[in-house]
Amino acid sequence: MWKPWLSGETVAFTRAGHAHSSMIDDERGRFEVIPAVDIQDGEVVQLVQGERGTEKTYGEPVEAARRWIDAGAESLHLVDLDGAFEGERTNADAIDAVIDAVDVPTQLGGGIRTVDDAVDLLERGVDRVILGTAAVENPDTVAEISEDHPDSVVVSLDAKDGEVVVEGWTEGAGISPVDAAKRYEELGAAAILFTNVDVEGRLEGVATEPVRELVDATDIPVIASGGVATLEDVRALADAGAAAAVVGSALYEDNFTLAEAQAAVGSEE
Ligand code: AMZ
Repeated sequence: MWKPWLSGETVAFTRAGHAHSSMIDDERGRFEVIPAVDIQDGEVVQLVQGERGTEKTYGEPVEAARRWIDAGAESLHLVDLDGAFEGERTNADAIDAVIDAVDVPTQLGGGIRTVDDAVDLLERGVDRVILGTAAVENPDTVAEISEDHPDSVVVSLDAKDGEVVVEGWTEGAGISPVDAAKRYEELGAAAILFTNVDVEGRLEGVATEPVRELVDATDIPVIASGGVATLEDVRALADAGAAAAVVGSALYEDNFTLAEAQAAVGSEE
């Protein structure tokens, strides 16, 4: 079953594990390594620090999705990048094709700005919707969606220089992820996605302290993203208490395989 990190067992371990800053151990809920399929203009891309114009392209989305599933992905992280920048779902066709083609659970973000859009996607088979801008601008959206679809909203608290950023990471929201996290937990968020924009896409390593602080600030799972270059980085995010890591460039650039990453955190099948 998917959602290893959403089970009560996992959450309990996340807290306990953090308390004695544990290394991987068998009692821990499985840490998930989630490949990213970020889509811009119908193609898979990876951006550097989320900036348009920095993209490196990695082909066709359905092919990329299949490649990660064949490599052992238990779920996929899908982002409509144009959607995040433009505020509406721009790559809907490409994303629908991925959702139709894959049989693993998916989480999808980028341009989901209304309750109707979110509910429509959940009813069409997306397992979790990721809300960034809408969650910041109208936090009740999270509660409204969660009421009928519990455990299905991931709130994206991506941060630049410690400040949450929205609208494709082009605008500061004037809050820190740590200050915001508890509120979204109370509104019914299933998890917090935390992308550290300062290191995202640079393949130069992760910053664990902001992850640790966020894990301390909330009882729901934290999915960490940004900067993973090595297996050591994946391990460091697990040790910081994250429940899962989204990995993009490092997988596309073959820095390591998905199986190696899963083995590094003891989450291989
Ligand atoms: O790379 C970017 N500039 C970027 C990006 N990857 N901007 C936003 N996002 C992602 C967030 C989240 O998953 O990590 O888009 C989603 C949020 O979109 P929205 O439309 O809800 O703010």
